Amino acid sequence: PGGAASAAAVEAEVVPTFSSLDPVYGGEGSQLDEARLRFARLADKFHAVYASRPALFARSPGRVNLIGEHIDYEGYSVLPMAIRQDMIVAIRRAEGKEVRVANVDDKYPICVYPADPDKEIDIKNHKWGHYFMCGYKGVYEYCRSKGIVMGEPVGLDVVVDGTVPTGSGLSSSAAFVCSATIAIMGVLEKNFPKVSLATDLIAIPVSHKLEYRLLKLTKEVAQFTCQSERHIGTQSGGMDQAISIMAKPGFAELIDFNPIHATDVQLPPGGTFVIAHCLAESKKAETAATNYNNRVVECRLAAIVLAIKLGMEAKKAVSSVTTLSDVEGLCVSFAGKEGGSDPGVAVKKLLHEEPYTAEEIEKITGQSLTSVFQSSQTSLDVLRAAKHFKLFQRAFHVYSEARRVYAFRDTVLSKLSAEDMLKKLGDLMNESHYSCSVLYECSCPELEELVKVCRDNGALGARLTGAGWGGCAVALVKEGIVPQFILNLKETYYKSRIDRGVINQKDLGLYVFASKPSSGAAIFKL
Ligand code: NG1
Ligand code: MG
Repeated sequence: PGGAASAAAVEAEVVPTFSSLDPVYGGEGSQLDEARLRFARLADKFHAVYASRPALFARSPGRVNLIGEHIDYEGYSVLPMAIRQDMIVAIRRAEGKEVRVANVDDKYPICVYPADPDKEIDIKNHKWGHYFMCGYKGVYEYCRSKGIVMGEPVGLDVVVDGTVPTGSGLSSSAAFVCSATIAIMGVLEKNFPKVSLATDLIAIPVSHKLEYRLLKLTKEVAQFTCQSERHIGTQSGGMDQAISIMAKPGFAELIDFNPIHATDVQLPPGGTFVIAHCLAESKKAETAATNYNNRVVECRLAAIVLAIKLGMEAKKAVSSVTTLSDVEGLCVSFAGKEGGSDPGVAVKKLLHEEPYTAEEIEKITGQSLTSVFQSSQTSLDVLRAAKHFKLFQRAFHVYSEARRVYAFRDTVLSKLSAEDMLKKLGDLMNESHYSCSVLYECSCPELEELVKVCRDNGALGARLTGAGWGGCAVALVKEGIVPQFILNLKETYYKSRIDRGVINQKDLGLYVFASKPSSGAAIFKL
């Protein structure tokens, strides 16, 4: 009853105005219209499902990683930028003891969970709503660790609207976990003591004129959302959550870890990043044991073996070495004796290219691999699935990719002409792709074809982005040729796939687009 009329009334009451959306979605008029339409549709759906209005909205963007792949979990800096595609969450406290998560897209059926932050997420039985519960558990864990009195866990009514394509390497997962997190923090607001509320946690007004409030860019939220997402079973690094929370419009960010820190990187004029989906989906959460977590385990083993070969006692190596960055110092002093400072020298001298068997590594460590990883069920799953371990290749990728990130940043800061600068950045992207593809083996035939098509059509550089094994490539293209470049991609890469029914012509814009660095997480209070 009421139908369209009451829905319109809800909309008028709750949907953020253009002026409040502008700092986040602003720039071009049509983008603002589109954003407002999304909020209106979300408010409508919220009303349809819960017969009430949300208390607030939160949004957090996806990202494209420009360079620095598969090194965040090894402690190395990366260089992503936020994209305009995001996840918007509409939320209110519920009366019951359930967390209900609905989606504007009926393809995603409503997920209902008990309002219990201590309940483990059922990762063997993957559901889209699980990412929301990562955020839910994470907020409670964080708050408890800060000594904030949480009281009885609250039930929540939630509807979400996402525009980051899933399984695309653009981090739809982090956009979801981060938007869920700040939405939950927003509705729990009164549970936070004044001090933390005012100083680090919650939305601050950006300008007195604006009625929306932006989340204060806190390193802490960036830090703990990374832990939160691990509840889904991937041993992720912190890149995606950090950029989704901390991004600033107009800048890529150099993200450092331990502690988390973001440095603005102004990209050179004259170049545009074009993102293109290879149309193979990267199902990272579902196949974690055979790819993503497998690489995390291989890197740890490479680090332990290197440490031992460099003179560390085996027991100490196993107990104290977790990432390749932990042993970089040892590798560099080893290289120093050879006349250089490249940790790759140690990798070349001390590890062999032939894949290692479990037995061989156990001889070096003096203990079984299951005991090395006994505290991590996801790692034990990896050990069970793995045939062998490519320690040389993974370590060499990580150390060389870490250096390319700084080379990229240094190039941007250099005095090179715009032309030379773009060319150098493109070269670094190409080198990164080669290393991902050949040494880290996280590409796939579709990505290889797409990267080649990009280069053949004038990209200065092109590489897979995100975890890989499907998903997107990012290409650096001279601004002047972007429209033609995208047209050529449509002709050479997408047309045959449309003909074969892989995607619809009308959805093409979702799969290939140019992107400017967009803004980070925000709360829209009503
Ligand atoms: P994607 O696949 O975009 O979610 C993943 C990791 C990152 C990083 C990249 C590879 C998660 C949440 N994210 O990104 O931390 O390791 O792969 O560079 O697992
Ligand atoms: Mg992800």
